Amino acid sequence: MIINNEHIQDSNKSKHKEHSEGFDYLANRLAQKGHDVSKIVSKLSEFQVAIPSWALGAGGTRFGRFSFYGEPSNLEQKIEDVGILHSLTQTAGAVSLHIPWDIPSDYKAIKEKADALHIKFDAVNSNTFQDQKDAKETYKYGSLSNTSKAVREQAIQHNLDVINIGDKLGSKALTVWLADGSCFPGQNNFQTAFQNTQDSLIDIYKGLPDDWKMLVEYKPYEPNFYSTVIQDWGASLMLANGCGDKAYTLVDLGHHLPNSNIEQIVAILQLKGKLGGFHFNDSKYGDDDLTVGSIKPYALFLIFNELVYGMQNNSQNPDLAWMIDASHNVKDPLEDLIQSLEAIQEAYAKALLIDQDALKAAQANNDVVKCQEILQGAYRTDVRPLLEKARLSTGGAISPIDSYRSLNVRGQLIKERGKNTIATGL
Ligand SMILES: [Mn+2]
Repeated sequence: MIINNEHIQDSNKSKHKEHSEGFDYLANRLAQKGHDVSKIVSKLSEFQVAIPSWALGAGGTRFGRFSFYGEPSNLEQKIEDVGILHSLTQTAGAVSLHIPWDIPSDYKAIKEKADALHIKFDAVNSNTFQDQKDAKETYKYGSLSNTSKAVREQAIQHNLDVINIGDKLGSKALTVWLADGSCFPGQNNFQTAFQNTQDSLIDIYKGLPDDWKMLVEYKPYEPNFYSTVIQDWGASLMLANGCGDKAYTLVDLGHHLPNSNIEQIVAILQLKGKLGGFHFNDSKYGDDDLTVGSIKPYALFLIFNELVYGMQNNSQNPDLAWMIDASHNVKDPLEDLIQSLEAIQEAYAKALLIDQDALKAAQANNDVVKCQEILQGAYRTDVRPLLEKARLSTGGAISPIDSYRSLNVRGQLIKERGKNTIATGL
């Protein structure tokens, strides 16, 4: 299913008046405070977030998976789904593929399909957390860190294959997330596992094209529950530094222990020019993979404050690969992704409202109360009319969720694909 501009404009009709009134009121107030409203709107339009191919179907838990009707069953349909999200929100202009789930059978056709929907191929993700059919070696006890050289070599070759596939599609980054670790004390030698991982990553890094990045993701626990080899940003940064200039740390919001100060991690990595990628989600307890901004929207805003500061001040840090990394157990995946995209834009817009000069002055004067007032003043602003304006200016929906429902997108997808399709994923 492809949503054309006419459909979206039709669905916008009943909302123009309310949007205009809300926008004019907010734009006036912001202009009075010295904000350049059109600049903020164009920054929002430029901000694009990749959709992971594995988030388009229903996610499961250890206990089961409840399928969602009309799921995409092949890469072509996954790209169509991202196209739907992008048409409505105008902020999902990229897809992040997972290999081997998404190996194209016809590269040219897939590229043409993505081009037609204005979708770029963002970072490609390798998978060494599952055994593939016909694989010679097993990853049961780890991949890049494994004590067996043959297993490590298989995992290295897989990552090189992923780079090759991504290169044919125009990707410019490889994301490595390892499930490697141990479930019980004594199972692993920490030093050997870490060194093996470093050596393996260096071998992969050698196969990285010059204009590519390697993004090293970390996670404190799960699926291993005693230790993970790359458990935190420090381990990731050491490994990235051990590889070279094209290797960076990737921060996934859910991959921290409760109450970690993620905004501080983000700030310091940018200072060092080593923040390469970012995965959005939200959580209450662990890596819950919930809708972005659904649990801790203020924390998300504080993180965006640092990201905006970094984008404005840290030219030593590259442009980031932004991606949603979430799972949908009870919601329509596309609706959930629309809500996440909205939450990301909202946090970004609020962070853009922070008066950085005033904040700096208040910090210099140790005026702690003023510092808080500046941050919370921005946070408390209802910026949704700015998001609506940004979407409208490029042909998107004033309310993507309302349009998605009034256009009966899920119903159409079920009609086209049936009720029994199952998307690849976890
Ligand atoms: Mn992730």
